[in-house]
Amino acid sequence: MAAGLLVVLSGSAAQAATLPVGARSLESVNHPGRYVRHLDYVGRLDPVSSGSTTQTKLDATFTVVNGLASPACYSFQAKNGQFLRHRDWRLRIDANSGDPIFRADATFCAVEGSVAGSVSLASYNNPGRRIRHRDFTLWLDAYQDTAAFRTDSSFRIAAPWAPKTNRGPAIPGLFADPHLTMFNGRYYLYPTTDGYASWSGTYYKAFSSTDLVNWTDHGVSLDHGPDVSWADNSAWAPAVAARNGRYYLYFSGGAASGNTAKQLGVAVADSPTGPFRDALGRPLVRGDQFSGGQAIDSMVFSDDDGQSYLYWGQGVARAVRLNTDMVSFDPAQVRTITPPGFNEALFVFKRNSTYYLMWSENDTRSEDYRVAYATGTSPFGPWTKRGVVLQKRLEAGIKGTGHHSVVRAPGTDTWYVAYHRFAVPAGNGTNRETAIDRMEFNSDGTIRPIVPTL
Ligand code: FUB
Repeated sequence: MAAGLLVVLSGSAAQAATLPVGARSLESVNHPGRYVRHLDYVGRLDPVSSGSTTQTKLDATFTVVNGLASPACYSFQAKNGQFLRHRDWRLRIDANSGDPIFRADATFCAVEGSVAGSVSLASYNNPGRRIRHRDFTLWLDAYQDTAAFRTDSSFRIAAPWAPKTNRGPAIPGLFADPHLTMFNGRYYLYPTTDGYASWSGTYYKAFSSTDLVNWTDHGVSLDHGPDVSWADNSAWAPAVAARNGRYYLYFSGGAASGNTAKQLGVAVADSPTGPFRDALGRPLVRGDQFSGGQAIDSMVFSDDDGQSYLYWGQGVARAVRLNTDMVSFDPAQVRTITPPGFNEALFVFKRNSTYYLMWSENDTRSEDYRVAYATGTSPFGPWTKRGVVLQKRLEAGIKGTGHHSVVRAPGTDTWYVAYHRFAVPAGNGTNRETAIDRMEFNSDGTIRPIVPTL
């Protein structure tokens, strides 16, 4: 992880600045009362006040999120789901195509602005240029070391003009496949970093919370680039388990060349937030090791007797006892446990002596991506399918609800489910966001239909 960003500009050094994520408005430093907004998809600096129309306020509100091209920088998502980006040196908003050029064009690195508390936004892929207003339109101009340029390119991060209309995702930005768990009385969330064409992301972040509402971003916990020799891309579906004071992150990875089949790895750390290091220097499950299905979407369930089990697979579901080192197993003992309707994203937990096997059905690009489950009497089953328990809610604009995880609030029978959905609005199967809702049981132990909420 980059500890900080130092943008060196012709003749002047700019200090990296940290932005609060979440909904914000950006006010001009030298034209107070004027804010960054989009009009007909083009960036402008326009007056906004309490008397402005709702549309103007919406157009002047952005959600500050994890940079689409780099976690050290930021992207700005408009209320319609599109992102602020530069094109032909103009600022405008566009839908995220997920390709590297778009992601870079839509990523800005914050440096200190001209007055205390203000920021200036340097382009990620043209670091010598900054967002600047000129004739009240927004441009990406080459930095000039003048007082006029510095103030034209400085903005105060203000309260959002558009009121919040729903809870929004659990964490701002594009994150999928959330693994929600608890260590030492604190909730931890490990998602896939989303927003990449073909899900080609390369790093994982860790988040933590005491209340499932306010989350701390602990930054990058594992990055395939520098940290994993055998995987370059497809940083998917992290799952973390603890044993003897150490934390094990199970993950999927693909190689840019050579063996292109996805493989599973395991990394280890002394803290739940990392940094994690590749425990083996090779895959835990090779892409060609078992015939049928893809080696992705691992998760670990630890039973009351301390025995841990590894589950994984797409197309074919597999399970095996993990050795006590948490980084090896006996390949001869691997069982196939594919339930009817299974596609991917296995999750296992236990409640009142009943084992619950859960999984996702259909393709993550489909609005019908959904969660189903079975119950059983052991970590290997036998399993009885109970049906679909979480699915789209079109009347609320919620689609593609799947790849979930489950956690119990300590000392209670209160359960929560974290899952991803198409980002609301304007998301799709590669622009997904993480949500958390309650999961409740009937008296016979079956799971009540989960109502996904905004
Ligand atoms: O996020 C990449 C892939 O999409 C995951 O591995 C699957 O479970 C699906 O959510």
